[in-house]
Amino acid sequence: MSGLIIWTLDWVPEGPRGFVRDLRLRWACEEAGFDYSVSTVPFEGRETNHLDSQPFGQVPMLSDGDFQIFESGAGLIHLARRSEVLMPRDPAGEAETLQWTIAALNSIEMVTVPWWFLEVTGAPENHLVDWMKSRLDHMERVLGAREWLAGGQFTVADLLMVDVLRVEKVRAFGTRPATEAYVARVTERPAFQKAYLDQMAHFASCD
Ligand SMILES: N[C@@H](CCC(=O)N[C@@H](CS)C(=O)NCC(=O)O)C(=O)O
Repeated sequence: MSGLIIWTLDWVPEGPRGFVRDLRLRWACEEAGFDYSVSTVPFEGRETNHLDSQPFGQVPMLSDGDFQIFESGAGLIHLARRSEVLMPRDPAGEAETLQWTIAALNSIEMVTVPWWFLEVTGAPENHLVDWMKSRLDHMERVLGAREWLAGGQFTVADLLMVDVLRVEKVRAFGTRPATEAYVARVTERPAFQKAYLDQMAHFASCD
């Protein structure tokens, strides 16, 4: 696969480093052994300077030859369709992978992000606590019974789920040993480590 470009910001403050979502695409490319390069859009003026590529003024985007897509989940599915390292080829394994990929985004991240936002902005009361607890408890039950979410192998669904669950505040919310072990096991993967260090080095080089 050639011509893959992962787009991110040219700089971010220290807080989000290691968590900017281009890491998801870097990680998937590393897992699959795809060649890719990284390009940037300016942090200053990001709200409007690349709306033609990302209609919400965010990153990442993924260029593949002559087209480009936004949304990290869409980028991951795009990459997964090209490598069985990221998604099994059999219809059941593929369906399961897509199901858990959407679940990571639409059942877990859709709760963790607003919960986290209320936490870090110091809202006097976080009304999302019960919702968050329930979702994390269900994930704990699932992860207590299986090694991988889909297809009996590591897939982009695990990549995405772990990228959502590895946020420190989320992990500090209650004691869930199966979830802890899962996050530790997946973030130990060399492809994650490389993607993480590359992102940290990228932003450090822009200081
Ligand atoms: N749903 C989007 C979310 C993208 C997103 O939140 N991007 C963050 C970086 S991780 C961003 O660009 N933040 C800058 C901003 O919103 O101004 C995706 O998964 O691609």
